[in-house]
Amino acid sequence: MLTLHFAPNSRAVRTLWLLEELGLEYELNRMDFHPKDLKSDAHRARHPLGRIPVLEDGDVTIWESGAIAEYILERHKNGGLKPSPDASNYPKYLQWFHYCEGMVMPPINTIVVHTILLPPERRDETALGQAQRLLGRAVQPVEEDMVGKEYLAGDFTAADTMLGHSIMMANRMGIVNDAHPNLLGYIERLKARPALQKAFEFDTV
Ligand SMILES: N[C@@H](CCC(=O)N[C@@H](CS)C(=O)NCC(=O)O)C(=O)O
Repeated sequence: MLTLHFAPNSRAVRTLWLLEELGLEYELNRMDFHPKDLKSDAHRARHPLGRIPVLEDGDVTIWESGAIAEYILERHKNGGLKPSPDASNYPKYLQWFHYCEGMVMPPINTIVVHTILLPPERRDETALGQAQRLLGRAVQPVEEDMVGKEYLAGDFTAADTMLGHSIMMANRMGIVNDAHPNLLGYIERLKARPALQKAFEFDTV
């Protein structure tokens, strides 16, 4: 049985969403997004930094949302929701899948730190402004690439559970806005998916 270690308002919803899209059975260890749970000895034994998501599968424990997605696709769905390597949309799938944690999440992390996590007196307006500009530049190629497409790789794939989630976060932060009509349409399509609605029952983006 797969067990997802999860807390609301986090990247862990990506894994939940993917599990729902694939129709896999899983157990959810729903923790609070709070050090009492995430930095507990029990959770640090699963993830040395006390972060989420973490997936357990028998004697396997794996963390990093992208690695977890690949693990699920390879071990439990035989490549479902992932184009085969010789498919024309495979390079695009790979690119957008990894663009999420590589390019879009770093400025999002900085924005969260300087708007929510740090106490007001330690927030840095310069760092915040830089991250907002960086995020604005990072979402632009996604906006341009969405022309005439429903999803990042054409068909819905696991890349959408990764980068699609980040695009929704950037929208909540006001960085994806009316200047990004293709991304706004994309977000509406994602939100209409029953699997995402199910995942959101446990979460808010
Ligand atoms: N690159 C990692 C990031 C993991 C991560 O930082 N998760 C956040 C939640 S979105 C977390 O656990 N934060 C708790 C903390 O920093 O204490 C991934 O994609 O899984």
